[in-house]
Amino acid sequence: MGFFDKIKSAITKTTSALSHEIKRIVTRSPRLTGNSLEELEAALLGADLGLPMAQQIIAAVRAAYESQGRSGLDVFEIAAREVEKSLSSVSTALIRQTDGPTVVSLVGINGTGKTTTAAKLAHLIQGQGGIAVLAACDTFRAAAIEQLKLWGTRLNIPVVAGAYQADPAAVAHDAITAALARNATYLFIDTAGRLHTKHNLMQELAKVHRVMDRKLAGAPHEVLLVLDGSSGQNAINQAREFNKICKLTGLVITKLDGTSKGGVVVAIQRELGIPVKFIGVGEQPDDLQPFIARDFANALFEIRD
Ligand SMILES: Nc1nc2c(ncn2[C@@H]2O[C@H](COP(=O)(O)OP(=O)(O)O)[C@@H](O)[C@H]2O)c(=O)[nH]1
Ligand SMILES: [Mg+2]
Repeated sequence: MGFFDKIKSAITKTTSALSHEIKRIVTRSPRLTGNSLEELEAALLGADLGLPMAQQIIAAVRAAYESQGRSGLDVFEIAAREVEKSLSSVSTALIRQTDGPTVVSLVGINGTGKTTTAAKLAHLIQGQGGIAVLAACDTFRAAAIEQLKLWGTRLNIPVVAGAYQADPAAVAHDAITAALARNATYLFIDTAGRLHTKHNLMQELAKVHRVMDRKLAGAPHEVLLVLDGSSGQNAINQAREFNKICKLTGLVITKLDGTSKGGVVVAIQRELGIPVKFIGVGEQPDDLQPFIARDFANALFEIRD
């Protein structure tokens, strides 16, 4: 399956609800009255695209209707192009250091998919011929260390782990040493989940990052905030708070396979101006997709290029 088909099948819950609504509204009313445009807006909001994006789409649909009339008006196409336009201004490639390992820190609240995403990313890099190392810096929970070690065994990727309740900064420090020794291209740091509202925990994260930078200048080179795609508006608050503490370089939106609100990807990127770099579409190692704006926009509105 190519990227487009995979993402399309992963976000079916969102697209089928959305398309069904759009079709219903568009086929029922021969003229696009104010009423049907309002319904259209509600459908877009229902998919969590956010008010500014929904309004932009409605304005484009209205403008097209006024200039060309009802015949041949393709609401799906207009919406997809507006979404693509609003998404494609930022680079979504994973940062790559040319000298030494690229250190990627995965941050976020509990349960969003940090550990799984770290493993998936390491697997992706390894599949591309790179050398990946994983670091278990979530030392708050013994189970978290075990979880990453299991992934390491399953995917054949070395995992640097400290003891339960060890200082996460010390584990990160050791992991950089190990990554350098192994000539790794990427080191993925799995950090403990923390609520963005807990000041102490957020300061601890800042410290972990400072220690990395002292060990390897510029590290972490990439800080990815992992967000649960079904958490809606709250995801935006999380991103704002995390961005204050550690400059986020990208977002990973997970669990898009389980929600009908996949449009949140658009709302989040639009609101924050931080690129969505990957989307999580399942629990298996391959269920992580690099984010491609055009494909996502087309999949969202069930358009085939
Ligand atoms: N369906 C689905 N489940 C996911 C995805 N990413 C993570 N999960 C699941 O979400 C749960 C929490 O993931 P975990 O990586 O432990 O989250 P963490 O607390 O942020 O480290 C696990 O059961 C994962 O299998 C995804 O993209 N789709
Ligand atoms: Mg975890």
